[in-house]
Amino acid sequence: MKKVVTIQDISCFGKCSITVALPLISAMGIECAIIPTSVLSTHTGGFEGFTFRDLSEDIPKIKEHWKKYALSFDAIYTGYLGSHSQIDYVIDFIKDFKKDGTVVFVDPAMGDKGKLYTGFDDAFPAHMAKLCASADIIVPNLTEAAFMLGREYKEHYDEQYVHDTLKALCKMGAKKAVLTGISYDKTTQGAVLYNSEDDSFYSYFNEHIPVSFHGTGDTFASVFIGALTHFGDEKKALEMAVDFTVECIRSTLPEKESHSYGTKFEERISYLIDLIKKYEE
Ligand code: PXL
Repeated sequence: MKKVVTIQDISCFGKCSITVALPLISAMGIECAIIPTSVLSTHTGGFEGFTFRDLSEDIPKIKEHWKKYALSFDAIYTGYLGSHSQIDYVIDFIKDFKKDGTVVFVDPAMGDKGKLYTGFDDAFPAHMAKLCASADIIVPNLTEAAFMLGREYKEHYDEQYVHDTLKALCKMGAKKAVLTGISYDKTTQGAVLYNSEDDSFYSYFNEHIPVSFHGTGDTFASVFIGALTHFGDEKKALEMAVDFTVECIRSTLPEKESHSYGTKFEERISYLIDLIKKYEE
């Protein structure tokens, strides 16, 4: 059985990070180990007064324990990291656990719509960029890309801008980069992949539903790494991640007011399994 380890927080209520990654990656038939980096009562978007327990110091201890058992993973998937020291511990974890064939997949989850999430300082994006430099694949949105590159966030852009941004991201060190939440017109939304190894682009779009729900970036990232681990094909992974994320948004739309904290992805897990079967044929 293929194995992924995901390193990110547990938000006890709100459906993001580990509470999205674990069910989705498991549903895709892949074993999912976790390293929880912090425990929050809720995620930081739209909730006031959330609690935050920092588990940074557990990361090196978990790593040392796992080394005794020679555990190995097909992919290391990192998401939201709640402090500078967590980034350093994760870089250290990758040094010890990246073997031949291990895919290092980094979602630099730290902002959206031109702003950093609550709690991050101005130096955080440059530090996250260091982690991205050690990755095989990174999956920022346009906000995270702009912050890491030290460029202005653009709400309106064209394909040239997206391609330039992807190339600039890979110049920082990652082999491949995917920009999520890309929309060149009002009716479609999707993601664009750049492979710096053969200088190629691949785009995939689905319907653009103009509503935003929390945690869709985590849904995209979890399905992408699950599909990539399963099929070893980035294009299939991109298509599945876009299609599943849109399907979750579509399902949640009737309750967009009461459910903005996260999508009702649970209702679409059967669709995710169907997608895997379809791509297996
Ligand atoms: O969805 C990304 C995410 C993950 N974890 C926490 C968050 C966020 C986004 O706000 O606050 C704690």
